[in-house]
Amino acid sequence: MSASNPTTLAAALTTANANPTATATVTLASGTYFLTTALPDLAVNNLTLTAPSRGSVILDAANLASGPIFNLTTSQITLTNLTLRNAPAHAVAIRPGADQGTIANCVFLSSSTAAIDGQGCANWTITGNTFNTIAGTTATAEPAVHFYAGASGTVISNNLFLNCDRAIALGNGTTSPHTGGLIQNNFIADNRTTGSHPGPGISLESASDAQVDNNTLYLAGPYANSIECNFAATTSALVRNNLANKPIVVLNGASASLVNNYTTALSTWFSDPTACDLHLKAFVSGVVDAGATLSSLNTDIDGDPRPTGPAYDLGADEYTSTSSSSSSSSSSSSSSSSSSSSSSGSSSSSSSSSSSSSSSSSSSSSSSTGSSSSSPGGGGAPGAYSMLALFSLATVRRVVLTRSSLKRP
Ligand SMILES: [Ca+2]
Repeated sequence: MSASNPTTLAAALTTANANPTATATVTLASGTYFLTTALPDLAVNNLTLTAPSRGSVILDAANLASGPIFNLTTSQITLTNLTLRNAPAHAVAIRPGADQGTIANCVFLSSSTAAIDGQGCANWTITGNTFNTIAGTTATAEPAVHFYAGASGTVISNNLFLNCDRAIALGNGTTSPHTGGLIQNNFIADNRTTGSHPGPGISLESASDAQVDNNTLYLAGPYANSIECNFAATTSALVRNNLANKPIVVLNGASASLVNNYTTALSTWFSDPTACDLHLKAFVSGVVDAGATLSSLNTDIDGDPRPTGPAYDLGADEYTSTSSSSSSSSSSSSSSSSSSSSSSGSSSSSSSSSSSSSSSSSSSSSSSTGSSSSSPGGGGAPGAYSMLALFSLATVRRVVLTRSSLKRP
């Protein structure tokens, strides 16, 4: 099936929903779809919505009174190549029992609550997407990608998050858990230093058995931490090989193993944080080839093999030198001096309790019983932000990143 405007898109979804035994693909023709009324639910298994290419189809919900752009109530739904912007609530809402779907190569632009909100759903894959300015105007926005309320097995990989208040959370507060899950190979950059309400880039809240591996986070704002493992129901978390400029912390009785993370990165190391390009510009001692080997993670954010070189790098990218030897050598000399002042490098993993330390970069594991968190990462009803002011079209930053733009020449 095909669609070329909001009316024919709604008709195609109605047709798909009426044929539950069919495997339906709806291909949207290139263009901008200005939505004024809610679309039908995506309510049939094995439905795919796609566009000819990434960036060719924009669904704009600035004039939608409420609700998500897509409300998903069934399993094995796939969304690819779509740009969803100005959602008044979630761009995509995934309801309990809607399992095993995929959202890939989409762009989510400008909303003040979670772009993808998954509750009570299992085994979703969120990969290769860009999330741009998922941010509140008067309060911290819900994480751009948020799975909770009994959700499980979520894989969030190879995405770009630019200027989002919070990028990713599994679980919500103390009473809305997530089980399992894998957060890996993501670039998370927040360049805003004023007028924003940032929280942690990645938050585990009552999330059991989650893995947070090989992400790169550069957060310019005032919030203290890059990654938080929070609340006592966060258990057995593995946080490994991440590269960040802010601490990774274990709070409020959570337990996590922090392995080979580096949390004192400098903005000057990265190619272009303002465009969410967090590739290393040059070799950095203590970062390149400084990671633990993770047998289940064999590629980086570019699809390059992991490891490249003798060992795993920290962060989402495996560094490959493509610049001239002169620039490379000058950069590496400066980077080695900066890394010597940090405490990166050890690789043992241990488990302990009662420390409230925020491990800088060496491996450690801790569980704290510290004071209750007042951070944006701590609790809060996901819907609380949904009625905040909409972004006007004039404020939309139409920065549509493509995968290719991030590849080094
Ligand atoms: Ca390497």
